[in-house]
Amino acid sequence: MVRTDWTREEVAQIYNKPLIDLVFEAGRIHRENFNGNEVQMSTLLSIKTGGCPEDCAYCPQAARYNTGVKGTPLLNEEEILMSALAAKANGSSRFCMGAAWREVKDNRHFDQVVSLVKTITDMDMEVCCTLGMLNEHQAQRLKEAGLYAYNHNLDTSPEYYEHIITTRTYDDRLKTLENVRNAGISVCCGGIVGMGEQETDRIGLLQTLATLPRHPESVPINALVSVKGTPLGEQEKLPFWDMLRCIATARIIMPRSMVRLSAGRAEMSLSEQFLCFLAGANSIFAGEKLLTTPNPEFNSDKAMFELFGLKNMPAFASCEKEQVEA
Ligand code: SAM
Ligand code: DTB
Ligand code: SF4
Repeated sequence: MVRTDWTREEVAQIYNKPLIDLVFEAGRIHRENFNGNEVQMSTLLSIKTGGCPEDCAYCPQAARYNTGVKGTPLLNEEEILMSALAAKANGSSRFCMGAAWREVKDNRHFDQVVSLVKTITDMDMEVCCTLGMLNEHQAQRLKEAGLYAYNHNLDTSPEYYEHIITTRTYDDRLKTLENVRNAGISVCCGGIVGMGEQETDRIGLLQTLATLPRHPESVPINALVSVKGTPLGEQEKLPFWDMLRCIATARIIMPRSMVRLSAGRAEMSLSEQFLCFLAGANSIFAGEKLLTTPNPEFNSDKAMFELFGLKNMPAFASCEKEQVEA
């Protein structure tokens, strides 16, 4: 059963179960709802890098920190299409375009993104964008162009949020999510762990996600990639076991959502990733770069899939589609 009325106490109880029971339970629920052998490969492309006016403490693309990230203007159409073609050829069924924008503006850059969404959707891929805040009208334009999903993260618990970002509020984020939802676009929304938050904040984030009016169809769980020059540049790494608890808890409380093992994989061993898949993670980002930071090489992920007996999930195969349309 899919519930949207989880209390913090209930989520805490799940999160704090003996780890072996937690992972087993998550794996069971995962297999009741998904093919346990299938993992989706998605490709990310930063179509506009760096120079962002926001102050997200984790982000190498914020203009105010000195992180060595080389800013680019919006990539041209051909570069983006080549990258989408290559992603498809390498087995990705989802292509996500990210821009270091605070919000979408109604200008020619947005027109270009809308036109790309159309072209890449026609290539039979799930197209996702993450462009910052969106208003209702912009969400509708993206929907009309065929956009399948929009990524906009809550990042952390409502209480910890102000320690991480001050240039926009939690409510701003919820409003964008509502605009995306109302336009009939699949919602991709998760957060980051390992930013110095308490366990109660990780529980708070998961509970907030699971009590949105409808669960996000896709829930990326990112482990902070600590980047020198950002306020979190010296942040100590969160023990893997806490990341695993987050993935397993997400799987249990949002049983029909895709749980994405997102940033932080480059610092995980194969055995750690194996545990994440057992605990219900069923998607990864493929390709040697996320937006600006390293990700495992394509060939090593291919070898990992073979070793674990995993298959690529084809496009539009998850229960995501039926959820959006329900
Ligand atoms: N600018 C847009 C926005 O903030 O919505 C879209 C791109 S932004 C880079 C997308 C997401 O990437 C952020 O919400 C955050 O959750 C994640 N992210 C950014 N930097 C990260 C880092 N160093 N480690 C882990 N996740 C990160
Ligand atoms: C998400 O939750 N994780 C991805 C995607 N959404 C856009 C981004 C991770 C970015 C990690 C830092 C970087 O590479 O710049
Ligand atoms: Fe800008 Fe997005 Fe990075 Fe925040 S996370 S600084 S909004 S690119």
